[in-house]
Amino acid sequence: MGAGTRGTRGVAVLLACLLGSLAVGATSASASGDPPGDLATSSVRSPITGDAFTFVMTDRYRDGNPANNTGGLTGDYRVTGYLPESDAYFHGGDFAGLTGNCDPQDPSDHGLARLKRMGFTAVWITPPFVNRAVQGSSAGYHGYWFLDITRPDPHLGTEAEFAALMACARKLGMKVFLDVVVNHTADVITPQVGFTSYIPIEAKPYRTAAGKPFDPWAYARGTSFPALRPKVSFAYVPNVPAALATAKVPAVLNEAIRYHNRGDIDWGSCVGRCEMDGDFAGLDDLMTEDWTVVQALAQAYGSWIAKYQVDGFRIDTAKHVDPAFFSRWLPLIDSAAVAAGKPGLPTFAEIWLESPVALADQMLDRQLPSVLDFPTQQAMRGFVTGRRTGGALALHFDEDDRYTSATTNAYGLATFLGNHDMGRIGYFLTTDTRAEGSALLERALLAHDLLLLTRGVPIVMYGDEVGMTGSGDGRDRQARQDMFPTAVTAWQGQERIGGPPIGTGSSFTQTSEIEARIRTLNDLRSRYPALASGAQVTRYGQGGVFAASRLDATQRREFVVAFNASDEPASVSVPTATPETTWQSLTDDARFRSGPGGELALVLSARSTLVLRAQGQLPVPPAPQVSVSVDEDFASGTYLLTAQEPGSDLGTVTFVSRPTGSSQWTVLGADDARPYRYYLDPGRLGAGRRIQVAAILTDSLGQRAASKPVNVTLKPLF
Ligand SMILES: [Ca+2]
Ligand SMILES: [Ca+2]
Ligand SMILES: [Ca+2]
Repeated sequence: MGAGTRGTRGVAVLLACLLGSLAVGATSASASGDPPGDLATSSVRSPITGDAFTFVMTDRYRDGNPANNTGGLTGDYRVTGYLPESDAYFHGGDFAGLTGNCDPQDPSDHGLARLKRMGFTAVWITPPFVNRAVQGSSAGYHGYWFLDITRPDPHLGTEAEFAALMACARKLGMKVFLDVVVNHTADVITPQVGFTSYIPIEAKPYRTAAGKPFDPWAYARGTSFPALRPKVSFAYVPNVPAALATAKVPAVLNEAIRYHNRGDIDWGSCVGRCEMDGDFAGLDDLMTEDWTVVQALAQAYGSWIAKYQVDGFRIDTAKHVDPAFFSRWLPLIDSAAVAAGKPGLPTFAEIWLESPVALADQMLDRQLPSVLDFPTQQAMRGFVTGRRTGGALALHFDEDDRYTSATTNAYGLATFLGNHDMGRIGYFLTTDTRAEGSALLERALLAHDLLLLTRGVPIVMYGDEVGMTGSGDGRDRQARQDMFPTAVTAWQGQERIGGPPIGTGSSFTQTSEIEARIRTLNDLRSRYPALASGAQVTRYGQGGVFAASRLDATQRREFVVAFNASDEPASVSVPTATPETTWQSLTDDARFRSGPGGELALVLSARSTLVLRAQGQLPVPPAPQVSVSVDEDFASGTYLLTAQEPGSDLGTVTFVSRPTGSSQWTVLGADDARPYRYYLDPGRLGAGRRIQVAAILTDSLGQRAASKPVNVTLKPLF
């Protein structure tokens, strides 16, 4: 590093700079060089923060049209893919079943109207595209083996039936998110000779048609790509069976040169590039570096926005795509959305990583607006099963600031308790605990309380509301039960939380306390939006208890949500920002009163939740003051900016930076949850640059103060 570099660990807390209230609309820096207050911004809320999602596997939800169960194919299940007795094949659920009569007043309507009655505002459905019906000893009922992404799979219904589903969703005011796959297609290509184990690039580089070695990543940011030849360019010479030579749509995806052709990911040894270039369990791994592929995938998926007005995408296997892909593909999707009159189309991507440091890094590096929050799933599972303490959950949420950028933060993450790959929360509850009967049910209720009352965009998996668990290892196909009467014997006798095994009955007519609780929680989120999208500040995490404040910033009203996962009652004292007021429970008649310092003594019964609303508003804060310090965060190789601010008010801090010598400040991100922090990645800003950083505090009354700038010379931290 250059001579101007200095360590930042020693940059101590700087003196507070009291500026008082800055006039909104100020456009230039003050004479001292401090940032102008008009740069202050609110903490980001994505277009889906506040929504409550349910995830539906269309094939397993409801059969509205038995005529399409074989997908128009003739033959036995090995051709049609239809075998309702097996958990590996199509079962008959379809768009028509999910649409139902679209009448929320009709309690016998079990389509979208049922999900609406439960309070869900959005549905994520499995990929609806034409899949390879049968592959090996399983069928494409789940949707992740596409052949044609321009049409719906005939097993699920016609274009008209899909349009009817979308029309129903619009009528009910619900959003529909399609699951899209950009990493791979169905497994059509086989190597011409030999094995399919992964061959590293170092052993056999990619070669141009002329035989010259090259790295596709060198072309992954431009629109040109070398000409390739199947026999010359790949680790394996690809072979496309004649019967499927034109099966893929868009047609360009039939060309073998549009794939990596490097063999299967070896899950036992693969770290790094092999995860992106290898075939995911044999599925043809697309050459996503190739601009032709980027465009084809954008055009095909974008057409669903124009044609059907879909509301967003869940993006499958995003970790396995080259790192530059989304910075090229998402702008094309955005353009399609703008053209369709739906600007700002939201997406959330699957990056299966359980460390918040790693997940946040991938999300920001890949320029993804949101990801599925696997670390929170793990933290919530640990807490509600009593295997991890409230302290562990508090430490988990303490990592939330890592997701903050000028356009993203943890409030936009998609949260869930389990899924169709890892298994259901019901399975985890039955395997991780010894709870039975009402104690088990109470843990399931607690899990949904936690999911729906903490930050993020919650997704409830279909069937969890009726206490479905899982057989065998509880994962993958074992977690994809039918809502309609099932022909799978293992599912008929399977344990249900809060009720008897379903037998040959229908899950739609089963009454469930979990379903009733979800309705209550969604109702609370709708009546008190702070519970869905308000700032979340951790207040307590010890033993079996976790508590947080949620803030209604407009009304200056604080809420407290407290969860006791212990099998014993708990008495805890929780700090709040609202002293000497009554706190009313929103679910029963309980009342508590905070003391002069804001401390709130709570009594929680075993395995229960309190949702409290302060009667009084936040007190008027003193004149704002703020300072900023900079430390090196070696866990992530970033600089940690921390704003210090005395008192207990619930405000927002905007972090800003500028190149040293420039007069132009840029917003890095805003944080509305104490402690106020921003993780600055030198790689993203440009290592070796000398910059100034500063913090602007906006208190709960809207008064502003800016800190003195701090000089930092950026260097790579690892
Ligand atoms: Ca059907
Ligand atoms: Ca890939
Ligand atoms: Ca924070």
